[in-house]
Amino acid sequence: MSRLVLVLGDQLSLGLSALRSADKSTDTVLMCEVADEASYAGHHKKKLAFIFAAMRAFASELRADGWTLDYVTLDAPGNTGSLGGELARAVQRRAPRAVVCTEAGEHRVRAMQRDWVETLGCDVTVREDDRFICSQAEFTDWASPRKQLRMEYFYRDMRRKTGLLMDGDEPEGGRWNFDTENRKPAKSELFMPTPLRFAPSAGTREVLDLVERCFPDNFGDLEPFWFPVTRAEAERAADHFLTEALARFGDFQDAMLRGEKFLYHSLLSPLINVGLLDPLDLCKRAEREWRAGLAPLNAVEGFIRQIIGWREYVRGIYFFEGPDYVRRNALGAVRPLPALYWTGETNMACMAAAIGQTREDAYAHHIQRLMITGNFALLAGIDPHAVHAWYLGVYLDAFEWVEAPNTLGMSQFADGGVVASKPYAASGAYINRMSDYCGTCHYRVKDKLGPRACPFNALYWDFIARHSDRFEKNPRMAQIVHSWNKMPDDQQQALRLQAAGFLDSLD
Ligand code: FAD
Ligand code: DLZ
Ligand code: SF4
Repeated sequence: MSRLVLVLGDQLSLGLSALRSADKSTDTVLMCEVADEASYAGHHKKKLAFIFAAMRAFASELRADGWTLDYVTLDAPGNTGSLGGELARAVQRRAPRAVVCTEAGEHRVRAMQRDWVETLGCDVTVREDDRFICSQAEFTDWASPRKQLRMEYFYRDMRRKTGLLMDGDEPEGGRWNFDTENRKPAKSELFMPTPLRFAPSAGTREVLDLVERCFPDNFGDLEPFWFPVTRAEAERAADHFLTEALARFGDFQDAMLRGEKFLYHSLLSPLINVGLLDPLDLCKRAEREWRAGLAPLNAVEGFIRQIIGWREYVRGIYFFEGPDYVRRNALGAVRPLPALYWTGETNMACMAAAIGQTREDAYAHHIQRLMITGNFALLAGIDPHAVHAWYLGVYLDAFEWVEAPNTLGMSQFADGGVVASKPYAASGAYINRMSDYCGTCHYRVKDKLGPRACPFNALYWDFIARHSDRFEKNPRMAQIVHSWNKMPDDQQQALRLQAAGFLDSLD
């Protein structure tokens, strides 16, 4: 009797631990498109299409490699709509001697996997997901004795572990981090690389029809759909980034420009997160560009840090902090998510740009997520769970293990400072420095009061005032609280009234 190997929609890696432990001459791979996974978050239409198209392409890749596939499409007759239901049906269909799977990337699905071990009625093995550089056990060893879990120190350990950008025991260039060189605002006359666009295959077209038929009311534009969905396409997208954009990735990493959705960013996160690209391999390729003199150290170090530093670190935090992490709300924020997050209809040019491109392409780069939509939600006191649900749905790359620590931790400070040593809160001046949005905005970025004053200004001070007790104890925030406390009463009152008036106008 053969085994059944369950592969989930973000486990599209040929070297997946479950596949490694199986035998393609006897075992069957089960993949299933199910309504539950398509609806646990309000997924963007492009995200649904990307996952299903990539799953189908991976199934074809496995078939070509000699595997037997049992692939259940979303509209297959009898589809129960759940992973557990489909697994149970497949067990009935095939009567395997055992089921093997790789642990899921989310607490919710891991709980299901534990349940299958107890209830499925045949032997179930759940293998570790070893597609990461740092295992959970290793992260726990790193985190347990520490009072503060700062990414920078974790990152140095990952550099030592991988040997990336190392010269013996020392970091190449004499420094671990070149971020001080990576804060340049961009100008629109710069030459911008454009991401590779892939015409949908006949298989992807079928998926697009399916998504339009089954999820007509989901957020986001389905067409044009241009993302890579096969491994070969993902590799071409990676090569394109490494040769065309990496060299300037560092310089303009934090910049934002009207009409330039992608700047020098890689757009590789969805491909890495579903398993089409290997993160370590990508970093080694980036390092080779530097060693060959084709990209500067600040760019390559910055890129590698995002992957072996931030990406590994947030995964470590997600599992180390446990399932209750997503329920935290350290700042007690309760305001509902305003409709503008879905419609993009607002006079704030920066918010309209970030939300507009999110609707079009299920993409916004890190600084837009952190310092525009995230910053606004933080300052406005929006319920972090609503913010979390929004980010989990609207981005092509969103999976809870990576989205939640970024949203609840880094962006909303809802974890009380586990991820960030201070909240990422900023007034309009920061946005004006890093972008060209303000020049065309209805609001005036330099004004703090009055009907045309940039909303970020009064909201910023209102946020500081609301949380002054907490933040005056934070060494990185004490100075700003001090500035607030020194402000004359009438000025404080005017700013708070201005903020309240604006917040009242949100629906
Ligand atoms: P690039 O700028 O080209 O960066 C290169 C790679 O580094 C990315 O592809 C990604 O794999 C990795 N990376 C960069 N920053 C981070 C980070 N902070 N955490 C983890 N990996 C990182 N990233 C996701 O993959 N999924 C999410 O759901 C997600 N949600 C986010 C929510 C918020 C509120 C914020 C502030 C950030 C979020 N990020 C998320 C991190 C980051 O914004 C995206 O990884 C990045 O914008 C993806 O675009 P890119 O591939 O062009 O990245
Ligand atoms: C995100 C997603 C979606 C939309 N659909 C499916 C699906 O139909 N079948 C499947 O196996 N996986 C899907 N996924 C990915 C899972 O949600 C993901 O594996 C879990 O969230 C764990 O990270
Ligand atoms: Fe955004 Fe304020 Fe600038 Fe308008 S003026 S784009 S609201 S920061």
